[in-house]
Amino acid sequence: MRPENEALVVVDVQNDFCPGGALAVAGGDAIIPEINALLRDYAVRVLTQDWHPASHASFADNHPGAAPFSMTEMPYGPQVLWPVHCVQGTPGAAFHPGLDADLGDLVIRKGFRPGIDSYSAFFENDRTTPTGLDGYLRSRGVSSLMLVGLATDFCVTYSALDAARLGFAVSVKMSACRAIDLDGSLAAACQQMMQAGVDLI
Ligand code: VGL
Ligand code: ZN
Repeated sequence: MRPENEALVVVDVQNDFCPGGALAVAGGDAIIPEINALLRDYAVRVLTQDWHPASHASFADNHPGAAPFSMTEMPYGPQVLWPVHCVQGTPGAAFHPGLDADLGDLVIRKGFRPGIDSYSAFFENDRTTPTGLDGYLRSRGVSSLMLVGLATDFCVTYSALDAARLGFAVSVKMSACRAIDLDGSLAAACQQMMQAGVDLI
């Protein structure tokens, strides 16, 4: 068992991000055995869950004429318009049945405000509205994070960059992540993480 100052953060291992889901990431389910092994190894375990209302502003369907994976401008900056995914309470929003989600100490739900997307486990996409995870981890004495999950180039990277900015020592275990990779987004994400001092292992 790892020390109490190290937390595992499992990002968005949900049905809609796995093969057959609404925003499927290639091989998204292949990382689950490795994540389950990590969950047994860490003393502090957090799961995140993308959790949108049907009216969510990140859904292309809520922007007449817009195609999924096109870009739009939000008050907080550019935003990809996604297929409808992870709608609150639907099977697509549930954790993948193969994930040992019962081992999680805390589930952080994000993206529940209709007008703002939330990739990061720490902040909404305005980079200022907090989810509360920073306070939770600090009050448990955590200083070091291991991030795994889906998708490498969106929710994992945003979480890693925010965590580094907040002063945590951050590692991402790449073999336990899978990417969406829109227009080179994976390479750009890895570049940004390395520049921020995130350890890609
Ligand atoms: C995610 C796109 C939209 C993710 C969530 O988990 O990486 N990507 N919502
Ligand atoms: Zn989402």
